[in-house]
Amino acid sequence: MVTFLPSRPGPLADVPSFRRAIGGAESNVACALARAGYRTRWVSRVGADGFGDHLLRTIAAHGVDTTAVERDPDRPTGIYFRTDGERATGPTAPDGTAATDSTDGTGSREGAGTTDPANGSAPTDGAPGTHVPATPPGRGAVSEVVYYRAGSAASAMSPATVPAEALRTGRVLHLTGITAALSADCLALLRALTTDRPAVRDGAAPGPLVSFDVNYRVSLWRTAPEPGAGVLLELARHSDIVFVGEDEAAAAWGVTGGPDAVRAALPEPAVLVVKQGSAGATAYVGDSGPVFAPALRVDVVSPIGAGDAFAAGFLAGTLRGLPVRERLRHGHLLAAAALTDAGDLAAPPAREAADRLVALDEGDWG
Ligand code: KDG
Repeated sequence: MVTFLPSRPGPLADVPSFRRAIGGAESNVACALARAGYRTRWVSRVGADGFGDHLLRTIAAHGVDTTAVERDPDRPTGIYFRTDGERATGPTAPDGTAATDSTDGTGSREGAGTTDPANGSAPTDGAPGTHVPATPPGRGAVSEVVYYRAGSAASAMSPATVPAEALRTGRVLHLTGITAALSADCLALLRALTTDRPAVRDGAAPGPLVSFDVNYRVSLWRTAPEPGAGVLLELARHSDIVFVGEDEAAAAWGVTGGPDAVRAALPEPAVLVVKQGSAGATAYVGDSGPVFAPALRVDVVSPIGAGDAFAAGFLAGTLRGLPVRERLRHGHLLAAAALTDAGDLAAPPAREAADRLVALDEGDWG
């Protein structure tokens, strides 16, 4: 998605100008991994419009292979605006095409007491990192998004969108629950890649590890083909590596009681990572017990994109075969970089620097 960052905090009606940038959960992960030195490909659809050109150019400039991305002559590229003020002023979409949500939360909103799943506000996704808001909540911590994506090119993705060859050659296939909420065809795509994938159905060759970030976006599920809670649980159950925020698990599935309770509700994935906002994250691998790694403490500029950065760091550690605790720490490092950047994406530390930081004693983190 193309994203627009406000020149100053406040409701959209009062923000005089915006800076164009790029976002989108899956492409964020692809860009972060590419910048960390991994070969990545982003599969999606964008419009045959200027925003589509911009997205493809920018994502390719991060080192991501975009050759499988389809251009749609009839549907526009999805966009979203960052804001910190829409929830206070109510829905902003006069034509019903936009919906607000808080995304990629790091717990900063939750910690500040501004997130209330019970009254229909969006939960954060518990992305780890630190959650010391640089500004008081709602007064500059730009952590909500307003989508203009109904009928977008990406919403017309379907099982035909992903080239079969991509499913044979990759080592990790990263998906998120956001895509599943976009349309019935998008949901069919996600099911084809998880629930119905051959390895699950008939024990055929396993193909890439399927990584799934729940990324519960309440506003998108309001218009989705099926209720989000059940779909997200189903897709997570049929994935190999799952990322979920503690707050998401509570909001979507009513699971409270900490990471162990989330694992009890989701025993199937070989790897489950439960993100605990400012505290850190807990991973479960196979039958082995929980491994916890605390988050770094940083001054949060924007939480959006931090969950994606965390996933990229964890997946990079997975591709390198690192111990679980180091995978978590690589996730935290990348999340910290994203948290301190206004956009979705931040430059990750060089691999050698990251390795040195990950090797520090626990007391030196923070
Ligand atoms: O994780 C960040 C994303 O949420 C943001 O880039 C927008 O993809 C997006 C979405 O649909 O929320």
